Amino acid sequence: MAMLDILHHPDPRLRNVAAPVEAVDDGVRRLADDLLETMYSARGIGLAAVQVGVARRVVVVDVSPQRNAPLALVNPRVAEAHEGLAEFEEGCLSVPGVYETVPRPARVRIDALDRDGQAVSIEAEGALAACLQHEIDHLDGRLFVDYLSRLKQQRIRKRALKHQREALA
Ligand code: GNR
Ligand code: NI
Repeated sequence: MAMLDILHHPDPRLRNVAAPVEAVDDGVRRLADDLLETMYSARGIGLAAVQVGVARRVVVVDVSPQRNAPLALVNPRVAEAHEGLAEFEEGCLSVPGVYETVPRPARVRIDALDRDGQAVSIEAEGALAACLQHEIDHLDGRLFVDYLSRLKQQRIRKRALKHQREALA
């Protein structure tokens, strides 16, 4: 397993739309394992391949308090979104230090392939629903800050660019 570097907003690679995985092979399983190691090390509850510069449709999540329920999904998609919205305070490892409430469908069904290439269907609500939608957004080049007001987005971008300059100096 290997720790991967997480890209930070506004890195343009975070806007790449990830390509579907054609076959769940050992390379995809290794990518999923590396994503899990990186996610746990960064204390996140999810991570998408796009965040480590790999434009393929692979995500990992673990919303369990014990951090012992890893889930790796390939080609995940929102197959059904129930009507009601829920607000959840979100953060993102690619937008460090920013926590904002985002409304999303409260209950969703996610269709995907598991690490063996088997089709799986997950009914999610609460943190899992928010996290899976957040990860699928990454695969489409979307960040949770895209849902915030223009003013908030401007502030976040300016602060991120300042941090970037300070890190390079
Ligand atoms: O660690 C994370 N926490 C989180 C909280 C609420 C909704 C989504 C998330 S995902 C985030 C990790 C991350 O950036 N995944 O892409
Ligand atoms: Ni994120």
